[in-house]
Formats: sequence, C-alpha cells, structure tokens
Amino acid sequence: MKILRIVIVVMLLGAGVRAAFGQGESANRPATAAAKSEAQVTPELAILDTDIGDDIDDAFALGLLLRSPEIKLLGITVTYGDTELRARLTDRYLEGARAREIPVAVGRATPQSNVFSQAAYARRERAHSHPDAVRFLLDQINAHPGQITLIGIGPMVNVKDAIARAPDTFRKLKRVVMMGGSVSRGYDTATSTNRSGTSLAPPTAPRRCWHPGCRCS
Ligand SMILES: [Ca+2]
Repeated sequence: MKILRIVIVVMLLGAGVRAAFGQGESANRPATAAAKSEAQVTPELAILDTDIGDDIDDAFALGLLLRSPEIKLLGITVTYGDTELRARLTDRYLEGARAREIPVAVGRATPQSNVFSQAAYARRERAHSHPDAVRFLLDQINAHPGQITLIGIGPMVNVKDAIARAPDTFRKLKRVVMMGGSVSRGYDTATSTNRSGTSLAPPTAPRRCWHPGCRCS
C-alpha cells in the first residue's frame, strides 16, 4: 500500500505540474505576461543530479525546479542503482510536465541497497538510449564555464566520476549545492547516526567538492 500511495502521489504531482503549465509551456517558456516579466531576469543555469525513484523528495525537487523561472535546467543526470530505469522514470515525469525537451543523461549502474519503489511507474516508459551523465556534465561545464550550479540530491557517483575524469573542468562549476550528509565524519563508526541517502556513495566525492576552487554548500 505504501508503494501504491507513493505512485499516486507521483502521478498527482505530474498532473499538477501539467495543469500548472496549462498551455503546454514549460517553466523555461512562461506564457503569461507576469511570467514574461519574470523571464526578463537572466535565469541561473543548473543541472540536477538525482536518484529520483525511491523516496518522494527528489520528485518534489524536480517539480520545484520546473516551476522556478529563475532557474534554467540544462539537464538532469541520474545516479545510483538501475540508472537506465531511473532515466526512463525521469523521461515519463518530464513528459507529464510537458518539459520533455530537458535532456536526461544516465550515470553508471551501481549496486543498490534500498528499494526502487517507483520501478513500475518507470517501466511504463519505453526504453531508449541516453547520453552518458559524466560526459554530459563535463560538456555542459565547458560550454558554460563559471555559470552552472550543480544540484546534487543523489549518491555522489556521477560527481565522483566527473571529478576523477576531469577535475579541472569540474572546478569550472559556479557552485555545487548538495545533500552531502556527513562529509568529514563519515558513517563508518558505531556512533554515526542519521545517514543521508545522498551519502550512500563513499564520502570522497563530497569531500573533494570542498577542495580549493570548488564553491560548495
Ligand atoms: Ca535523492
């Protein structure tokens, strides 16, 4: 029943986002006069790195981003577990929100210790190929140096891989905003509590974000 309730919430969220966009316009293409006025403010460029599909919070975060005219979402990179299935879920979500033009890139698959609770929702989207998340992220950073905010709300697998592949490029991000969990203490001791889902990846990725040259919060 819990899974069913979460599925219903996701469907309602998608319907709500669709209704909010009304005339088939995405947040990046506002339709009303008031929205056009808001759009005159140059939006912040952002990329969302997410493990959407488990708890509902990432779906809410994506909905908020799509409804925020002050942010231009350049793309979404999915991370952790069955990433291809997460990408299909994201495609279906964006279709419901009439924002399918936003690119979805897929990170490498990893072992998954929690339940992919929205897998049934994701499987209703047809399977097709997606660009590589790390390549997409680095290409976007090079195309917009010093302008992109990376919002990390999933385990830092893609972040870790991007730093390992091209650390100098990664430092060209404007900033990184993430749910980093316990960065310095980690979760390996008996006294550690309150594990953040984002910290399921080794803590080395968030720690590296704090290196000189990376503005991280
Ligand atoms: Ca998450």
